[in-house]
Amino acid sequence: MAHEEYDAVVIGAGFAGLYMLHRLRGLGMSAVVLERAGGVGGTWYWNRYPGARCDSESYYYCYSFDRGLEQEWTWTERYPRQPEIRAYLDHVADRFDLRRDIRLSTTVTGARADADGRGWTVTTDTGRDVHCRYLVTAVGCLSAANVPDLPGLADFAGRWFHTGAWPHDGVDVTGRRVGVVGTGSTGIQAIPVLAAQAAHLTVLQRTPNYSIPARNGPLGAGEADAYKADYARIREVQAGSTNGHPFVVNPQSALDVGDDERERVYRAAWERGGLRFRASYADLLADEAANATASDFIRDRIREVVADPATAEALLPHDHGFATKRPPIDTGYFETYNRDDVTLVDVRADPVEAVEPGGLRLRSGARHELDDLVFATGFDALTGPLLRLDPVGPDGTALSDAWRAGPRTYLGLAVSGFPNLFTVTGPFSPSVLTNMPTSIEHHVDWIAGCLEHLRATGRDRIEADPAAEHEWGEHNRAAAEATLLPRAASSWYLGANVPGKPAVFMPYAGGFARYVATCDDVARGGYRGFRLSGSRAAA
Ligand code: N01
Repeated sequence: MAHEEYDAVVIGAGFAGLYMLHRLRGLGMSAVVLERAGGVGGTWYWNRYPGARCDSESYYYCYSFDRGLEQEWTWTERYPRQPEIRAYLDHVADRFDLRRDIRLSTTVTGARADADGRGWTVTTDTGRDVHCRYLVTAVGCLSAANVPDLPGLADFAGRWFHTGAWPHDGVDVTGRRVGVVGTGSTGIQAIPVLAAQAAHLTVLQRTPNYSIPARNGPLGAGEADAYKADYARIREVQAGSTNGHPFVVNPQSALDVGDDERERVYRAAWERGGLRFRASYADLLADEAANATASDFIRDRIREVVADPATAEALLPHDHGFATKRPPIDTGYFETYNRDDVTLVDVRADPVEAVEPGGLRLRSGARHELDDLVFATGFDALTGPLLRLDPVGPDGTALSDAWRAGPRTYLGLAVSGFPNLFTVTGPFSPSVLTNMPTSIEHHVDWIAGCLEHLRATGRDRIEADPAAEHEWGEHNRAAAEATLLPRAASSWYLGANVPGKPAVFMPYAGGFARYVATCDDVARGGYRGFRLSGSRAAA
């Protein structure tokens, strides 16, 4: 059967896929988006767990590419809830008339490059396969759920859920004994909400976490208008930043100020709430002693909030410094442990041995009776979504073979041996260390610029050069090692949460603005580090 033919196929209809389609249309290219879900939204389609909301503030966790869109959409809370972000992305899909080129409920089952590397055949579970010149993965960094392989799970008599595949009708836990595994950003958002409804909540904690109060609240009309009026400046600050957030990091060292002054700065950041706490001092992620000042401050706050000293002690993170793992922000997380109907269990000291029909059995023999089990156990991050697609290059090499020892990419945008494939926010790009829409827009714009260049110069094949890719990998390693980030041994940035995953620090830690400058430079240099060729090339 003849395949439908497109200039480009995009996999995924979240923030990245929607904007990629819009840009491809703008280039006059034919394109289709293939999406596994029954709606647009990507991560915000799937993550419907109780308490799900964004940790970036609403006024900048959104697209910046269209001034009209910026002005007409009004966020209602400081941190948007999952349904509000989904509504926003639905609005974007309608406003830019994107839906007619998005195929929902379509799972990609394979992607194979043509023998000459000038195209891709993409197969789907609907049987409607497509062929394209360029393949763009917009599959997100955190879309492959990580469910622990616990013996006995299949025999559990209650219900179990992963937060990243939460039932669309919601889950009523009223009167039920609920266990939550995991205390990352997701668990920390979900635990207070589940505790308020369940008869009893048992939190199974492997690694205690730092968390900063979110200080969420409604966004008044005046505030929303003030942000709208200030977008030109806000976007400029984001573009020049390390993390794509619109805050300027205090350039001082935490060690160059007196104890009282430092305490005052941390107190103010704690009261203001949110991820901006990280911007308190320039060296929090560069110097262990500086980092310890923030870590100590947060541990003191946990001790203050949690009434029972033994529970407080068990909640104190000691194995990593603040923000060396992605720091959560919360609404009443530590306060939740003051409830009589919440129990904290340290599964580092006493791991889960098995799931039994009535609950969990720990190594010590202790049992926890449960009706529902919630896995807030995170994702096979960054590489997982791409390896799940497992594209096959022109010489028959699968990505899973090429990446056996860990990922390698050029700029996080392309992989040698896989021509005409672009990976939005792929491994070794700033991605999860940044405000995601900011990184996504940058990647999509860069890819669009590259496709325009290929067309203008009569090229139809582009492939990362292995030497440039190797150099970029080394630069990534050095950039990560210049920070404290790789020292957090249990970090998903390193793949440590997935048994058997190669320990490679995956996001680019050199900073967003520096990364953008590198990508601009590569493009200006005629796409240095890429091999460009074309059946129609002029020269
Ligand atoms: O996942 P995580 P997440 N037995 O991997 C534990 C983004 N996000 O879904 O640390 C027992 O951080 C694991 O323990 P350990 C954000 O970037 C964004 O919470 O590996 N425990 C950890 O406590 C975030 O960082 C928003 O020792 C097990 C937890 O499960 C990322 O998503 C909101 C276990 C997993 O934490 C991932 O967050 C929420 C096992 N076998 C999330 N396996 C926004 O606001 C894992 N754990 C945008």
